[in-house]
Amino acid sequence: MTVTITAFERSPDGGKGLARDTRVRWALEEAGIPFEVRHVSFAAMKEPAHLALHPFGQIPTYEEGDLVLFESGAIVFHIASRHAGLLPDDPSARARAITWLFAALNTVEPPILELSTAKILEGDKPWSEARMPLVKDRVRARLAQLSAHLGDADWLDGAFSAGDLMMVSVLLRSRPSGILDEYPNLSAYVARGEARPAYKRAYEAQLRDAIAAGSPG
Ligand SMILES: N[C@@H](CCC(=O)N[C@@H](CS)C(=O)NCC(=O)O)C(=O)O
Repeated sequence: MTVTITAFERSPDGGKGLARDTRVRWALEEAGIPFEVRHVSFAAMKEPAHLALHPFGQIPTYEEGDLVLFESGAIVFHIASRHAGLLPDDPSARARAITWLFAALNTVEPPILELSTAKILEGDKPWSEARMPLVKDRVRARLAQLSAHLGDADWLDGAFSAGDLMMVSVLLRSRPSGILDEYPNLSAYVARGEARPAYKRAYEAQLRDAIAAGSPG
């Protein structure tokens, strides 16, 4: 059955792989599932046809026959649940990997997202400069905790899992701020994720799309 996902027609990051379709592409590549990508403009995302797939008018979405999903976490979980390689077979290890998937999205991504919002959408506000150290320290607080947990392990809980895929994807969004580099073990962890052949395929495909669309780089 053909799998189709949606991605930005012109990614605002110019192909740096930070848009959330990249994590879905990565999961599909890890699972060895062929897929097609439908590119949508910002305007089209708010039109009824796309809103029928995604009630919040965003990307990514996932279509597989009659099944339509949105939310990158739900999509990655769906892929990981049905294909070997992204979740352990042992029930307890599986539950822990899923916990890390949720932790990436619910605990680590919010302060990182807040920093992007503060810079991109609020950077011109008179109070922005005064608030920035506070927002950055919230990111540091989370990364310090994650760094302490990871220690010198390769992955968060044994073998690479969907939890690592999501955590690496989320941490990548903190790299432009320079904060990720303050935690050498997290930088190395992200580099291990980026070195996976499936990640490279996903990254290169979204970059090719961005270049073809003439996205701002
Ligand atoms: N929680 C959602 C967030 C989706 C999201 O914010 N998508 C962004 C791209 S990475 C988007 O579509 N932004 C355009 C918009 O919100 O209008 C997920 O993980 O899928």
